[in-house]
Amino acid sequence: MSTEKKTSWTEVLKTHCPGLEISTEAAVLESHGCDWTRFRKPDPSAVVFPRNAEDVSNLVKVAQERRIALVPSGGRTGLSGGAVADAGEVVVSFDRMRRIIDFNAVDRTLTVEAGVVTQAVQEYALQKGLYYPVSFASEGSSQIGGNISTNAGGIRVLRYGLTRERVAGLKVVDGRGELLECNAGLVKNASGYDLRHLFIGSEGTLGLVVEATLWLVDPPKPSRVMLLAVTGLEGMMDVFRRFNDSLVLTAFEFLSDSAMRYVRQGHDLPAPMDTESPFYVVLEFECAEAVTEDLALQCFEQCLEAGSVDDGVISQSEAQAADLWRYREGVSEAITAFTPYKNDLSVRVSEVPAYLQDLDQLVKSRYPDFEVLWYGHAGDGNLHMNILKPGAMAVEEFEQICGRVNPEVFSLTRVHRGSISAEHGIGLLKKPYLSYTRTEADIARMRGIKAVFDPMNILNPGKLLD
Ligand code: 2HG
Ligand code: ZN
Repeated sequence: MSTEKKTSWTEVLKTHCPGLEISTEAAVLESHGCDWTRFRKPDPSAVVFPRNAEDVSNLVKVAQERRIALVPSGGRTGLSGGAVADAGEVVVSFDRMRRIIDFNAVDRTLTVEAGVVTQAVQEYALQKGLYYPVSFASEGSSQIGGNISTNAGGIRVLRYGLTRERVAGLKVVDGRGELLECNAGLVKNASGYDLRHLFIGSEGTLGLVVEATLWLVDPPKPSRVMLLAVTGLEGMMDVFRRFNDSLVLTAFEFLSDSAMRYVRQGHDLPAPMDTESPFYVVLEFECAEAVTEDLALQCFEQCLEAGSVDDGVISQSEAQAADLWRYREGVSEAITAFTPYKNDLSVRVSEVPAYLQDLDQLVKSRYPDFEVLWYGHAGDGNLHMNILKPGAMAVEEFEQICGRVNPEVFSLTRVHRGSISAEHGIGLLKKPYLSYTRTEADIARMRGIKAVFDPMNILNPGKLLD
């Protein structure tokens, strides 16, 4: 976008949104103009910092009138380019909207502004003797508004579900600048379309979340973590079935041997056990009594006998549990320096071994020179495939090569009736491939919905849909 147009958008906002904090400082444009994806260069016109819902509503009204493109920005931990502003857009940061508004002990709800960091919600819930169970590696910087806009998942979906299940109510400013209040914390509400669920996971293309009421749950029971060396993919799912049938699993995660190598290198971690295996599982189960631990050890013995596992360790304290989690939770960060190309795929849980087997074959033949790591949430069917960039290769060339293989990866995903994005969203990077998971009719209806909420196409334009 031309410098004149950028300047004119900034001037319009300065004139028509008095009191709105606006920054055009190079460092702020750079930091707030992108998320964790490294495949686009940030180039926003300005970054604005509304302080409340009214500021957001005024801003959107002006933007609608003047056709100013807005990109909502939370903790910017996204991995699909959903919060990238690379075309002169104005970034709307929620960094100044971090108030905890209300806690209701009877309803067990917490109402917060969109910019509250996920971990702050978790900590507040614990202080009140309750629990906010959505948890993932970037929870220390991601914001609730962003979690809702991407329907964030993470490691405990198996037990507690996705962010969607936690949202009791939402206040959203749509693309017309109107503040919509969706569901107001009601458990039952059979009064027509539940707009709340349209906004959840819409990646900021229908409205800007300004406030959310979240359902909290009982505090978690004491738990144990096991790290197991599994003999293969069938073995991994055999372990899942046995443990899931006998215990209350709160997480069932996996990583490949190469992911294990990188996480150990990156975080200087010791070998978790003597045995080396093609895959490792990190599982967590509720364990309030000693007899539950015995049950887990019995499951482990059965898996050994069945040839599904070779070795394993079990935590005996919270500190040990946290240490075991690092092998799984630390992978993404450990490989950041290798500019990984990420595919975030999902199939039904029962389909994981067959799908992963087919994918692994495809990837080995199509990426003979690249290192490919696997890890993810095997217990809910979500696989993270990370292709590492060879050191000497330019980022553009690397992205092009991965882009050429994507159609084959996604065709295979379609054959296994899966999705091209499990939890990271479509954003910019996966937009060209949406039709591998959604039908033409689906996409046409999505466009229709977009036109209703955002008739001027000013909210995160070019993300998810063209
Ligand atoms: C995880 O599960 C995150 O660790 C990041 O969703 C996944 O790095 C990735 O591809
Ligand atoms: Zn994940």
